[in-house]
Amino acid sequence: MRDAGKRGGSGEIQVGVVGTGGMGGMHARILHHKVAGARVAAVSDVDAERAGQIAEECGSAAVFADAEEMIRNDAVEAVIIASPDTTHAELTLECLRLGKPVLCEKPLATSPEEALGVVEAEVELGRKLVQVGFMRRYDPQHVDVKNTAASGDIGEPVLFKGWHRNASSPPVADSAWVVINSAIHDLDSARWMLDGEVEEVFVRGADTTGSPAEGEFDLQLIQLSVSGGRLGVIEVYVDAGYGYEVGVEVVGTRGTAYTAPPTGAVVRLDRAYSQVVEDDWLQRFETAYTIQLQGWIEALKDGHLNGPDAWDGYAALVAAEACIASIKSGNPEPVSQPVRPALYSKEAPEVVR
Ligand code: ISE
Repeated sequence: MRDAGKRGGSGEIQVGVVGTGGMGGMHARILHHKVAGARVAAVSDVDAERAGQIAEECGSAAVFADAEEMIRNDAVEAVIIASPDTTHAELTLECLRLGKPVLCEKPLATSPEEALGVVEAEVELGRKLVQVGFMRRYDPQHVDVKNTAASGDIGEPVLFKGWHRNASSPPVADSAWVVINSAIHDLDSARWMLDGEVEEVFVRGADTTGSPAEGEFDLQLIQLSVSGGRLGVIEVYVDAGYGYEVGVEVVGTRGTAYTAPPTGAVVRLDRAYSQVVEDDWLQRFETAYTIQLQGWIEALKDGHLNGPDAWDGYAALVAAEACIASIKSGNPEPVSQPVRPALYSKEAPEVVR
C-alpha cells in the first residue's frame, strides 16, 4: 500500500474510491480529470492490477486491497463506494461509524432491512453523511423534465412513464436482480418526478432469452400507484440487444414533458436518418456522473448535502421488494408506507459537518 498522503492540507477533499471496475474507475477518472476541489487519495480493489492502473491514472493514488482498511485510513476524508451491490450497506455503515461522508452507488443495500440499518445509524448519528448514486437526478434532460413538472406548466403531474433498456444482462440476472440493480433507478425516478411515495406495485414479466436464468423475467412491466392518486408505468428490459436507452415522461393534466434520448446528432446519410444509441450507462450518463460528483464535492465543502439520501435509497428498496413479491404472487402488492424520520424531512437542514 502506498501512503495516502497528508489529510486535507491542500484544501482539496481527499477521496477514497472503493471498487475500480467500470463504475468505480469512471468515478475516479472523473474526480481526477474533471472535478475541482477534490483529489483521488486512495483506491481499493481485490484486483490489484486494475486498482494499480486506475491509481496511476489518477495522480498516483494509494492502493489498498481491503476496502475497510482504506476507509479507516486517516488520509481518506470522504468515500465513494462502487464495489458489488452486496457490499454497499456494510461499507456505508463503516463510513458512518467513522463520521466520513459517503457517496454510495445504488442500490444502497440489497434489501430494505439492510438499508433501514443504514438509515437508523445515520439517525443515531444525527447528521446526514450518506448520498446515494441515483445519477438520473443529475442528467440535464431528466432535470428539465422534473423542473417542468414542478413548475405547474403542464398542469398537475398525474402519470410517470419510464423506459429502461440494457443491451445485455450478466449471468446473475434473475428477476430480483433486474428489480434491485436496474429498475431501482426507475422507482427512484418515479418518486422524484412525482414528488411522492409508491403505494402499490403490480409487475408482469417475460423471459425473452430463456437463458442464462430460465423462467426469470428479463423484461418487466411495473405498474405503480403513487401517493395523491397518481400512476406510474415502467418498462425495464435488460436484454434489449440494440444498445442502452433510458427515458422518462411525466404526463400532466395540461401537457407532458419527456426526455428525448439518444443524445447524439441525427445523421442523414445514404437515404437514411440515423442516430447512435449508447452502449451503456457509463456513456449515456457521463455528464450526469460528472455533475453529480462536482455537486457532491461542493456540498461537502459547504457542509450541506442536497442529493438523494439514505432515505431515498431505503424507500426505493421498499418499493423494489414489493415488485419482487408481485412477480412471485402474480398480484398487485402494497408498499408499506414508511414514516420518514425528521432527519430526512424536506425542511431539515442537510448538515454533514
Ligand atoms: C446498472 O448497474 C446501472 O446502474 C445503470 O444505471 C442501469 O441503467 C443498469 O440497468 C444497471 O444494470
